[in-house]
Amino acid sequence: MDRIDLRGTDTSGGIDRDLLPRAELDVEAALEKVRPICEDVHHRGTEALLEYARRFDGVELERVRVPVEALRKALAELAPDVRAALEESIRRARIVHREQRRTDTTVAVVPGGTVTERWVPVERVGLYVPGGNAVYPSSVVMNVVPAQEAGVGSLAVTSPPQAAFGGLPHPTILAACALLDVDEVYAAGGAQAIAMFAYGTDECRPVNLVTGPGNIWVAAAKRLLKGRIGIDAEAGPTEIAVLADDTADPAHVAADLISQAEHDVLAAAVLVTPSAALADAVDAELTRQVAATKHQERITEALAGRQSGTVLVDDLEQGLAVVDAYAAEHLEIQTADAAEVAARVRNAGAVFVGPWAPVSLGDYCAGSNHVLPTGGCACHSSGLSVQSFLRGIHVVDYSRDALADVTHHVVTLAEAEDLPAHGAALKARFDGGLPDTTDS
Ligand code: HSO
Ligand code: ZN
Repeated sequence: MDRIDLRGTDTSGGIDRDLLPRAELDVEAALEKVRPICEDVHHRGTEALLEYARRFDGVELERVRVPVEALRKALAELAPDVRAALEESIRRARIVHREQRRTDTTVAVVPGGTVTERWVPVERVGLYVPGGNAVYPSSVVMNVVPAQEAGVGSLAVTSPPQAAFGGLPHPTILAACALLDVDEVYAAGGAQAIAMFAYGTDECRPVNLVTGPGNIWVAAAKRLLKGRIGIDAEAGPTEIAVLADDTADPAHVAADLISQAEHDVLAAAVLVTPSAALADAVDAELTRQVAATKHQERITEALAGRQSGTVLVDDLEQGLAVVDAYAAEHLEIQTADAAEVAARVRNAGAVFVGPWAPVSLGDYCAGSNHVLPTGGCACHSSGLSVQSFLRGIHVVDYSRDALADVTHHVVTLAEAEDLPAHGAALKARFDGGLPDTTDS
């Protein structure tokens, strides 16, 4: 991997993000390509989806909705060990996400004046499960479980049609849907799938919110249609950063970097360490392990890409500043006192503490969610959770006296904003004149 040597550099004023490795993803450029596709789906609905399935996925479909019998069949034919693993993944995810449910809170602001925050699930959501290099039944779990725990009433899943499976999404994806009692599934991928969710078709009612990772076309369609629909994030290629000192096992660090590089040639693997000896040892391990792994071509490309690299730092202090500036989707802390170092991290989608919590655990079976902010968005956004599927509605309830008490302040602020009708709306309620409202 490339090396960036920050040792001896004064970074006390902050780390320049441009110094750090990162993929450049031109979603803007992709917008121009997806716009006509989305418009076409808007106007021609299912006809357009069938045409894109033919053109982009090489399949001839009669309908986009996956028949319920195909879901049942996929579950019946699912290998028992895969079923058991998926069930355990679902069970652990439920344990964590159930605890994220919110309870309504009512605050008495003044006597007779309350504001309640009422948490209401989004009515209908569309969950995108990517195709691409791999099959992602685990992403079905990570999308569906928080939506269900949030109480979302209507939930649809879409995933690209696969020529190898008669135009249906991969059977393990269908089986995962069936395991989770999701019976509304579509064989659509890319921008056209997001447009289907946003505009609706004769087969699919429009949704309010779309979540889930996807490729650049999916990200561009989300950007284009945001507003008409809510979105979770514009997911980019996956990222792992490892902050490690010389107590880390280079074989484990390398294995974890490789694990995420396996997703995509654009995936990012970044090692941040004050130990040049560890960096050398990890490089040697990478060479050894990559040669022995199945997807070595794309892994090699991902590790050699400008989005990946090793950053040498003076000490863990500077290392923390680097990982905070980078704001990785996944951050592993493999140092002495890892829990203490992890507690100081400010920016990351998810943090994995110590030698026994590799990112792959979080990808499948930690109970945490694996749909996480990429591209540095972890400095302002969170991964998918129950909260992603809820809206907090403020319910304002004031008595006559409580309103009367504050009317002069509202009128004053309305006048200050040159919006006198705002003030008049309150005064109209006290036609007989304002009660005495001298307060502090
Ligand atoms: N690491 C990916 C999720 C995933 N890994 C699914 C394996 N399957 C993004 O968090
Ligand atoms: Zn992964």
